[in-house]
Amino acid sequence: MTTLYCGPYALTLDRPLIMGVVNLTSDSFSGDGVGSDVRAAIAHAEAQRAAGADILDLGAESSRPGAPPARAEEEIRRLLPVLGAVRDWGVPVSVDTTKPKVMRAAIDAGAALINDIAALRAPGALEVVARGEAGVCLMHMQGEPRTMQDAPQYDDVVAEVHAFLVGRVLACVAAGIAQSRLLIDPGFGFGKTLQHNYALLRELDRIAQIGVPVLAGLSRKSMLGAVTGRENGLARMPASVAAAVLAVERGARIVRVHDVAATRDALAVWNAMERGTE
Ligand code: HH2
Repeated sequence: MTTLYCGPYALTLDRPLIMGVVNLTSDSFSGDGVGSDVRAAIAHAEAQRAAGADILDLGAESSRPGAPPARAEEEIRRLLPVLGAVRDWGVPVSVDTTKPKVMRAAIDAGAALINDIAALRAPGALEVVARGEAGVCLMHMQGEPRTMQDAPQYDDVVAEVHAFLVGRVLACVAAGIAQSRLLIDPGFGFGKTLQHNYALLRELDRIAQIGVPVLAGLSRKSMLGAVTGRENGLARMPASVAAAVLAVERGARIVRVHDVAATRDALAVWNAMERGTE
């Protein structure tokens, strides 16, 4: 049995868990950002929870290709009121950020998990997370959001993502972050072509063999639009649900999704097949 330790929580990962996205941005690629409307953000978080999210992921900086970086103060200003409202709902709250200053403010305000698309590579990030008890998701990204889709290049995408993630796990452990606090994520859509993304999905089990639980974020992404012809984020929901099930089938333990209720139903079928109905 695998357990993820994050803040006061010990999450059992013997069934796949759902991380529900709550975007506090106005320029999210998926089209569900609520901007700086705190009440709308809390209502969205409540809906994600009611639909069955096991973790809530709050993000105040868009990482869509070409997005400009947000200032740390602006991210903190957007995050704290929502974090304060949801932190005691009995569900771990994750904060999606790359900035050590935001990480520290989020952990102090009760975030159980830091979800970092830059895998704690910013100077000082390892130290901030090592000091507390929060869990951390280490994601692979080639380049940075502003330019990452310009010309992604790999000799062997799966081997390179694998090596990067192993390196970041070792860096965390060396900095004093226990391996039981870590998640790894191949970073679908982050500095990858369509072929790279599908190679990673096909061979996700190789990433899972690293021995650290895998989180997969495929929800509404352009790799799904490209093969279905669906341009609009919401219209990619059926493809997103299929992708979540395929990722779980290939070893993902947590899926990061916008459409929690539909994903939950699909994973209930997967669970029944895998584990029986008793
Ligand atoms: N994808 C996005 C953001 N954060 N974190 C992890 N660990 N894995 C992902 O695949 C991932 C992520 C992009 O999705 P979204 O938050 O909907 O869009 P935006 O960054 O434009 O707000």
